[in-house]
Amino acid sequence: MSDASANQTTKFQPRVFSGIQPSGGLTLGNYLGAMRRFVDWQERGLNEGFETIFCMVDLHAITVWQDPEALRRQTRELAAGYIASGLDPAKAILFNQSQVPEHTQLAWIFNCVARMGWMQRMTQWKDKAGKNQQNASLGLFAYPSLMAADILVYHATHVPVGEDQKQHIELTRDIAIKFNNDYGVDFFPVTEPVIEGAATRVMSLRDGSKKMSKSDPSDMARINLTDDADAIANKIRKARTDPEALPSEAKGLEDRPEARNLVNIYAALSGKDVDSVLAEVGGKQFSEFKPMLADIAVAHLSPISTEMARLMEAPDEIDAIIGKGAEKAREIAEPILKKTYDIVGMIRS
Ligand code: AQP
Repeated sequence: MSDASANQTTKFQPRVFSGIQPSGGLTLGNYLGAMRRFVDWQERGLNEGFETIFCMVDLHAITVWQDPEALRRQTRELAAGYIASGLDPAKAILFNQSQVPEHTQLAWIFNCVARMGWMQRMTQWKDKAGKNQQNASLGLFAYPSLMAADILVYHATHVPVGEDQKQHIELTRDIAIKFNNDYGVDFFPVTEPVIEGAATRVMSLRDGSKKMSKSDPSDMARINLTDDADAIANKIRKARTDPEALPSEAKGLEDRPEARNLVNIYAALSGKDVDSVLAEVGGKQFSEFKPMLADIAVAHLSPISTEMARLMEAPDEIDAIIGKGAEKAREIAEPILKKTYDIVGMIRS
C-alpha cells in the first residue's frame, strides 16, 4: 500500500474490491483497465496478507434493459473471463452481486444519505440517460449509490478501476464521509481509487475521443475478449488512424488521439512504457505498426479466449465457483451491514 494511503488504513484493514458489469461481452478496455490489474492485486494481496474481492455486478447491468438469457450468459462469461485472465477462486473472492443481498440493503441506506444533486452531476448518468432523462430508470440514476454499497459493505479501502470510474469513487468517498458525519461515527473507510498503468482509458478503434465500450453499437470499435485472431487483426487493420508516421517521442502523440491509443495499447500489452515503444517504432507507418500490434494482441488474448470458451462449456463449474464466492463474501458483508443497521437505529431481534 502506498504511503498516501497509510493513514487511512491504520484503522481499516487494507481490502481491495472491484467489479465489472455483465452488460455485454468483455472488451480489451475492461481487460487492460481492470481485469489484468485485478490479477496483480490478487497476487499482492496474497503476499501482503489482505483480501481481494471481485464481483460481477449484475444488478448494475439491469439499470439498462438486459435480455434475461443474455444476462445469465454474460454473467457466466464474465466469470470465465476473470478466471481465464488469472483470477483464482482459491486466492481471491469471486462472486455475483445479486447473490449477496447485503449490497442492496446497504444501498437503500445510502440512497437516504446521498443527495439528488450529487447523482445529477455524474457524467455517466448524463451520458447514458442522454436527452431523455425522464425516461431513464431510477436504478440508472441511483447507480453510484449501489456502487458505494458494493465497496463499503466490505469496508474496502482500495478500488482498482479505469479512469471513467473516478467520479463514482469520489462519490463513494462523499457518501462514507456524510454517513460518518450524520451518525457521529468513524465506521466507513474513505476509499482510495487506484487508477494506474499504461491503459487506464482504452479508446474506441473508430473514434479516439470515445472510450472503448462493450455497449458501443459498432463491433469494429472494440476488441472483444472472445474475438478470434482474424477478427482481432481485421479490427486493428481497419482502426482509424492519421496519415503521419509514428513519432519517436511521446510529445509527438499530442493531438493524435488514435495514434496515441494504439501506442498505449501496444505499451500495455508488451509491458513497456510509451517512450520505449516509441524508441522502437518511431518513424514507422501504420501499415507496418498495425501488424505488430495485431501479433502482440493475438498472442496475449488467444490463451484467454480459449480458456473462456472451455469454461463456458461447463456452466455448472462456473456456478459452483461463484456460489462459493458469494458465501465467502457474505461472511464479510453480513456483520458490516448489521453494524450499519445498529448505527442507523434499526431493531434487529
Ligand atoms: N475503455 C476502457 N479503458 C480502461 N478501462 C475501462 N473499463 C471499462 N472500459 C474501459 C474499466 O472496466 C471496469 C468495468 O467497467 P464496467 O464494464 O462495469 O462499466 P463501464 O466502465 O461502463 O464499461 P463499458 O464497457 O463502457 O460498459 P457499458 O458499455 O455497459 O457501459 C471499470 O473499472 C472500468 O473503468
